[in-house]
Amino acid sequence: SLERGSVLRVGPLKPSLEERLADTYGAERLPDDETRASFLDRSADAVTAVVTSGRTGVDADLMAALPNLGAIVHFGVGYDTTDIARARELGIGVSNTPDVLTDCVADTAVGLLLDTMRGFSAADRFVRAGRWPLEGNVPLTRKVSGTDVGILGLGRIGSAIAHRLDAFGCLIAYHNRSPVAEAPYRYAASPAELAAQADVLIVAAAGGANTHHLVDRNVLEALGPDGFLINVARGSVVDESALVDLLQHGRLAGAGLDVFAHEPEVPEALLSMDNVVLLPHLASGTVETRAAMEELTLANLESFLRTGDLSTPVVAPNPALRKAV
Ligand code: 8YV
Repeated sequence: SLERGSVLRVGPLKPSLEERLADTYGAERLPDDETRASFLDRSADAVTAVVTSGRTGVDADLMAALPNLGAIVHFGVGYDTTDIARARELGIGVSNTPDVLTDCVADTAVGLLLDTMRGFSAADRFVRAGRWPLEGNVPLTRKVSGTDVGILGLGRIGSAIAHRLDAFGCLIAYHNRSPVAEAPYRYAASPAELAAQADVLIVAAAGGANTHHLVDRNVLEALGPDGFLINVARGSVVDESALVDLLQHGRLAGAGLDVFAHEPEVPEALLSMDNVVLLPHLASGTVETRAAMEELTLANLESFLRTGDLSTPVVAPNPALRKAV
């Protein structure tokens, strides 16, 4: 069983982070098998901090099972797998790793856009299959520079994507919960209006209940048969069945996806489409960025354990509220 003031890992993490959590804090991993209940019987009271990621998170049930939990420290910028509303009610702090991954996720969005519109991955498969000498040219593709881009979610990542595509001479518009002060781009009043005027719709909004299927069939139909969808946010933001259906019927030009509704499952129908680029949720996956995410995760944990505050909080810990529950 764990000692008082202990750190619990929930879900798989970067191996070097798991190692450091074990070495520095004696952190153990919450079992996901039938031994979980007995582990919690022994150790639940001791846990004051959890380290987790967007893959797993902490739901209301697990919060209820950990009466002394004061902070949920996320590896990753997205925290939609954790019940934030419940954490706030219970006074449990939540942190994430913003900023350090913005460049890599924005780079990936641009890479996906280039690959999807220009068909690089499909052309690479064509060369590898030995088809070039036999068939000659691949079909013509679509020009990226100067294209009309709609960005859904002009936060840190959406703004970094806009900045990059501005340098491509793209005309940029965006939709956001509310207009962003001083953003030099046209504001569209709704996702459908944004999609209707864009050649490419790039999804960079946070996941969670507020944005579930924000890109629905109606938005995808507004994007139209010459329109491309790029998603580097969360699969939940897009109605994936509608996306597959429209792609199958030629009612969208193509899609570049780093995220899916039920990762690591990818809809079977997409696997055979050459106008679709499929990535395994790799946007932040560089040596540099993952190392920076690891450091920021540990900085949040260390700060909480030493001072009771998180360094990059989404929800600030509220010990008074915690005691009252
Ligand atoms: C991570 C991500 O791969 O930061 C996020 O929200 O989706 C990615 O950077 C993931 O969170 C790690 O599990």
